[in-house]
Amino acid sequence: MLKPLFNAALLCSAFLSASALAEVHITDAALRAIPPGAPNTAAFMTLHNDGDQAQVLVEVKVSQLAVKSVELHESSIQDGTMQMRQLQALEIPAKGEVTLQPGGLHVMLIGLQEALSQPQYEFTLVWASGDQQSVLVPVKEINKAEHSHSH
Ligand SMILES: [Cu+2]
Repeated sequence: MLKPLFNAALLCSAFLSASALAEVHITDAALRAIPPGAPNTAAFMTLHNDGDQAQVLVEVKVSQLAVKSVELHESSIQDGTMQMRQLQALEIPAKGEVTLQPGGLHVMLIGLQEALSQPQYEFTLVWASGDQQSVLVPVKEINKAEHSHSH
């Protein structure tokens, strides 16, 4: 007797989370190609919030890649040198968009333990609401000298 109820509950939660996730869509995702053995790289994308409520990104995960940590970073120029600081959260305003790009906001992959051998990797965006969203991020050549990866 319990089984049909259980299935109905599962379907219902799947529907709810699908409708919440549809509010942010991602374009221009790219993971910076790096030479074999390079320890760090960065991912970029534009996050569009189509909803009426701000969405707060709290974590980014990469499951298919051996990497020590994945952090949200912001680059800025201070005293003439590029500095990076870690962000604990990134808010996407309602009906707004935030662009992660070389020299600015980025997802930093620190301590890679393998080469980028796949053409793309699946990233998981974790929102403050608890929703998780998968994004396929293709590996691309990105040549912007101003983005330094020294910490
Ligand atoms: Cu960084």
